[in-house]
Amino acid sequence: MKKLNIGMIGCGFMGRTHSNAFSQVNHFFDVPYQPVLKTICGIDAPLAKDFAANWGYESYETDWRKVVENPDIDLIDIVSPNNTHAEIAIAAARAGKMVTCEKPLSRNAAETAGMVEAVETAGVRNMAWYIYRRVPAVMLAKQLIDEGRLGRIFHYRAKFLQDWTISAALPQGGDGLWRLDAAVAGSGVTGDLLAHCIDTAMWLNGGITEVSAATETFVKSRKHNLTGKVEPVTIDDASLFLARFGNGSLGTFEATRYARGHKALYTLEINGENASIIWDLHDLHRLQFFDHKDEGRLRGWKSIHITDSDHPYMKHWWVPGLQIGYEHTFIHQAADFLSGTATGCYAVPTFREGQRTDYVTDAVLESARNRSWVKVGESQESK
Ligand code: SOE
Repeated sequence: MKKLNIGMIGCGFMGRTHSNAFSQVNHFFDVPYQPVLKTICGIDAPLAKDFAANWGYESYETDWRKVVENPDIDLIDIVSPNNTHAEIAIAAARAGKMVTCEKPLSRNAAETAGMVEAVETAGVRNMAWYIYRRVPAVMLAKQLIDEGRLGRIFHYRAKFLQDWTISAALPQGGDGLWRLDAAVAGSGVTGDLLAHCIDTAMWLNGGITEVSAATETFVKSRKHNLTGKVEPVTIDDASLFLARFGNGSLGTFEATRYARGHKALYTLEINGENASIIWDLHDLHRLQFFDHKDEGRLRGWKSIHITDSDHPYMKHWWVPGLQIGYEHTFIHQAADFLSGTATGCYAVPTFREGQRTDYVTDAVLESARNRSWVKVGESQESK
């Protein structure tokens, strides 16, 4: 089996999920490559050193350029804060490395354009980690839609609810809290949470053409960890939008970090002419399915336990009836990437496909600012 040497840039929460995926994938999936955790990179040397020891990286670095320049590295995986993605990805592509990047690809579509151009010019494999596509229940939803079982789709409804920033005492900026600083993150929940909902939605239901949005920043100023001063909060704390899809269906989307009691509740519902689907991240191994074609007396919502070997990805795991969780979605995405690498097929979403989500998030932010409908792709940030 060929070895694939990984240089991972970033050693926070996402560094752990990706390192786990690359460590586990060969145990469960028959892929033609063996990922080798070669170098982990983090700006805090003791942290990077501990991370390397804990996950079995052969070495650690504090300067990402050294990792990108290392001829032994085949793949650069980017899990650092959003404002660093573009520069690293472009340098990695120019160095001829494969590049994978945590979502969102960058702070806006214009910034992502440089990444798309770099990987396509260099002809290197690339992929954005939008992992909720790889939940077996969501993959089954995709199969059911593609088989035409839902018929014409009328409605798409998605929510991603959290509550971890409600306290006004929570500072912004720096380790773990850069998601509250728009200069680093690009936006608040629009890029962090709605991006997931949008990626899944367009994968399941096709492109979004137009949006009308409202955003709110509930806590207007917070202490900034990097300056020590109280500074204005520049991110959106909550973001809601109406969408028109190219197939004529209507969408409603909501993301917030102010839904007390909800930690990471991602739900989606799709209503078609013949059938409907509901999925819920807190019950991720189930798909709710209503089929109007069922015999009238027995018609009703089915709760399908997605743990059988004929369900997507599940034959690689335990025995029927035993469920899997969040971390497995990363393992699935790593498996798809490694298989694609061998067959010459790019695993999706590629950077170009990931940029479509940035076009929508740009349009959402612009619509909220202007209080008007915005056509996707025509927002100023996207240019
Ligand atoms: C934010 O809390 C976060 O970790 C996102 O950044 C992830 O993308 C999402 O999957 C879970 O929530």
